[in-house]
Amino acid sequence: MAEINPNKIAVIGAGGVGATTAYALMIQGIGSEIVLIDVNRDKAEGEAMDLQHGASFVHPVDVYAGDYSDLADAKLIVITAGAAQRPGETRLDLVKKNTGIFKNIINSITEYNQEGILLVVTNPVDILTYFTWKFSGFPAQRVIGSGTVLDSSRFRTLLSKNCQVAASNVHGYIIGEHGDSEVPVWSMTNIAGTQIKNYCPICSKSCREHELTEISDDVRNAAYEIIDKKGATFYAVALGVARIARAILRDENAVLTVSSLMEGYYGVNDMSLSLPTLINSDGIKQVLELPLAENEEKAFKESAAKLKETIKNITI
Ligand code: 6V0
Repeated sequence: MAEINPNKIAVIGAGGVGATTAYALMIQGIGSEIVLIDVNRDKAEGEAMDLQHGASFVHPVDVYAGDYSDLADAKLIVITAGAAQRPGETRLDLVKKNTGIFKNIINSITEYNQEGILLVVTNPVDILTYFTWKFSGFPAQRVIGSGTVLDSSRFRTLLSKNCQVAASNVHGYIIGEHGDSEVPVWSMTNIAGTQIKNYCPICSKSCREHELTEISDDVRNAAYEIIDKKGATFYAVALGVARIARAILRDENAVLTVSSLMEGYYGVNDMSLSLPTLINSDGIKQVLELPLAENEEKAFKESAAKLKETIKNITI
């Protein structure tokens, strides 16, 4: 096996999410070598050429199309390959199609690379993260799903707009499934270190009674709405993936709501879900089992039970 290059990122799947992820990495100076791999080689080559032609405007970076042997020394392998949601389709509808595709992809990865970190983005991301862990035989620490990183960003962004406070000063997490059963953790949501329910009386804006609850509903439904309007979502998720990549390549110990193997957190085992998690160059440093409100813990367990049911019905 080749020695790992700590600045090399492979992106498998050069579609909307994969190509935009490469672009987000490139313009933020994350990684100095980015290889794109796709069953459609022309697509990977076209995207790589288009990206590489902007190299004079950003930090030095080599972007190229390759095949699986090119990921032998990759520190991070981002998987965005597979079928995407069609209008009206849930993420779980994708499960059968994409589990089959993943079995082949993970076999091809492990043939060349056993030491890198796998970052799953393809939906349904929690289920595919779990199967990636199973198929790869990698330690759970090095198998990560983008999980609810995107949802947590949507949550902070909508709260930011509503409360008229910069998104970077609004803190909040969406946990559980990246999907319909996701859970907003209102009890930990805060602005300037002040729990949201205590911030509201300080704020000059008088919200309608249900305005905040509507925000978490809008977060849950955001992907459906965007897919109805433009057929896919890729910008925000690509920025989320770049954020996770930065935490890994720069050894940040950042807290991000990625999906990873549940090992007894809130009593949940043997599946992948999102919780606030410390991420560094080893991958997952620690999943944070923070004190949740009773209703939030209950909703998290229900989210887990729903996914467990789906996993049970998958035959590989
Ligand atoms: P897309 O634009 O159809 O791109 C998918 C790409 O995968 C295409 O270029 C295919 O050729 C390629 N592909 C298919 N099979 C293989 C294979 N076996 N090996 C290599 N490449 C292959 O889809 P898009 O990029 O929009 O979406 C990709 C995935 O990301 C979908 O499953 C989405 O549902 C998922 N998303 C996940 C999000 C998240 O937050 N986790 C957010 C948005 C989309």
